[in-house]
Amino acid sequence: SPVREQAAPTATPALETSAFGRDLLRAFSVRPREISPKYFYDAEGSRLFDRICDLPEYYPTRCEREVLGRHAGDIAGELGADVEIVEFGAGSCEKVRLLLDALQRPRRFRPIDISAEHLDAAAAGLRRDYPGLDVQPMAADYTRRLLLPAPEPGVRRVGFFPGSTIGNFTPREALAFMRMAAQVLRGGGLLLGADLVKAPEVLHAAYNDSQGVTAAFNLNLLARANRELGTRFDLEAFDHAAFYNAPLQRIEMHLASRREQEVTLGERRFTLREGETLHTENSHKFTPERLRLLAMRAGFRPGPIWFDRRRWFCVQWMMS
Ligand code: AVJ
Repeated sequence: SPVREQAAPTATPALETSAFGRDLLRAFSVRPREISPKYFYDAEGSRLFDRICDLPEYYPTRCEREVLGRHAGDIAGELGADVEIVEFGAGSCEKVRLLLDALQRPRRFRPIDISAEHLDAAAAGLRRDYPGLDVQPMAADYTRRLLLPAPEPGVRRVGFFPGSTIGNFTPREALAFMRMAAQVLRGGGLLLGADLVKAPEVLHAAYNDSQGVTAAFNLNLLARANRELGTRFDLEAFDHAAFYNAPLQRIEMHLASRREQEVTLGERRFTLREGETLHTENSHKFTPERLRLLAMRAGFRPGPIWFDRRRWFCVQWMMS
């Protein structure tokens, strides 16, 4: 009735004006219900992700550190001197330090991240610790087109995409991203970190930690919507669900409705049955062969690949 329409405080303009709001509305309107994991990373989500990296079950960060540490000399040799590093999804900018410490005369660092608050604090820390380095942070969504000023003559541009963030993309999105990167990095190359296919129990534990940090990270998507978009998700009404999808070689994370419920987003209402899910993330696992193929299809010339002792993670160098 008109009376009810007037009384209902449903004005949540952020739902229609922000990318997050629009994508959330879209996520609930389609089947299967899914949303991009990039929306995990507000300040709180970035903080929770940093905690995930310290969890005993979450091996990728430690394995990648091992790779970068063990092979620092070889890696620096491939990248060469006088480089500008562009990091996609830099977060707290901790990993690049391993690279910076190994490189000869790194000239500039361009960390790109979707979470601006996180980025500025991290950039300040780097400027303090690397006085000769020109640090130029950029708050941007690197899944869209990137425009960067050309580096000065004698400086090569090298991309750094660690952490297996490439695994968040679908195979076709990964190819599109890599093609874009090959253009942006022409004349240089890309250093890509990727998590490898391994025993499902190891994978399962990494996304179902005993302290519930990954669950909090997943649920933060709804908490963030409540903070930014004025939605009223009941966080108690959703479960964290993460499992290995073996045929598709990926971990899937979902938020599963614990009971039948109605979700109101602005003027729209959606019914969730018990057990129905919102698919929040894919984390693809790779084989070295698939990585090489992806590199070549995107127009890179694949170079050496380095591993940790257990061969759980790899870092691949490719030239563009
Ligand atoms: C940052 C995308 C690499 O997929 O392992 C960690 C994010 N999600 N725990 C990953 C994540 C759940 C992470 N990446």
